[in-house]
Amino acid sequence: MEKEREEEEFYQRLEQRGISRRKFMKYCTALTATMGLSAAYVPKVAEVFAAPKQRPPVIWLHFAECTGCSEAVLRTIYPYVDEFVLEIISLEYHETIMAAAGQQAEEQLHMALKKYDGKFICVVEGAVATKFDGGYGKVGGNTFLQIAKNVCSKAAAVICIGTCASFGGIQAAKPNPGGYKGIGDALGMKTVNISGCPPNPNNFVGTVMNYLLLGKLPELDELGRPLFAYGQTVHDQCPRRSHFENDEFVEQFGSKEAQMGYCLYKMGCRGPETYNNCPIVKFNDGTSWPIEAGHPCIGCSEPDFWDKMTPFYEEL
Ligand code: FSX
Ligand code: SF4
Ligand code: F3S
Repeated sequence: MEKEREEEEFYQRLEQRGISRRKFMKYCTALTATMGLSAAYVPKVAEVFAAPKQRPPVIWLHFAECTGCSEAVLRTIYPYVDEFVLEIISLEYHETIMAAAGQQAEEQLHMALKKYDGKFICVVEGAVATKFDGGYGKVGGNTFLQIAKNVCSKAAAVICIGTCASFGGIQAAKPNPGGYKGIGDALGMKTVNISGCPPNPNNFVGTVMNYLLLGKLPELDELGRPLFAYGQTVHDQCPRRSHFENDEFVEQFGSKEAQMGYCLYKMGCRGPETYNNCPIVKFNDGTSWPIEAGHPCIGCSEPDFWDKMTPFYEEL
């Protein structure tokens, strides 16, 4: 009874925000498909949103980055940020959206660490400097490296959001005087890497949903990326591929007339070397993605893409 009431209240809150039950179910269906689960899981995914059994505490750290990753997640159309962030997980610390600042924020972090030692999920955004004792990046007098070591070692799991936290990103591009690295590399630990600059918010939501629904983190590739999202190249799923007329592609992307034009390989597209699900999941509530908008893929979910994939507009 309690659960039914909770669900009813959840749907009422959605209605108040102009999201019908039908729209919400559509989102759950898309998320379930993104996670590689069968349609039978759709009601269960909806239930986790509507009446979560547990709300894992999350400490969200920011190091060297542009905050585009937070922006990408906060711009997730469904569920609204307050529905997702404040109801599905318990966000204990997030510098960009928390009200506290300065000393007060520091205290909040220490309190959360003490209270949830070994039990929280640490989400990391941004790379850390490793040279000169980590002197190239500090918050509140401590280096990124010290903070990362302290917080990540106490977490139940570490999820790196974005290419910077996953692999170093632009901070680690040559000549990299500060010795910037991704978290796994800098700390010598295993992390779940939701790469992309920015990453697709659904790949992050799908990873957290996997944890809440199945009680474990998703299966990963050798670079720590969830296979459900990074198991295939952009090129393998791209509607601009010359063989897009094959039945499977027509079914997935519509008729030939609905296709988007020519392959961008000669303009430097890195789709064949890049693992990500952008063509299927797209961005901004499924509106578009780089190649659909006419821009070649620059390989933003791959390690060292600023060094290895440049110059961007030349064929490799
Ligand atoms: Fe990096 Fe994220 Fe690119 Fe920016 O925080 S992956 S620079 S989108 O913001 O870390
Ligand atoms: Fe592959 Fe890029 Fe051409 Fe798409 S546009 S088919 S990803 S090379
Ligand atoms: Fe990035 Fe290429 Fe997708 S640039 S957003 S991986 S299409």
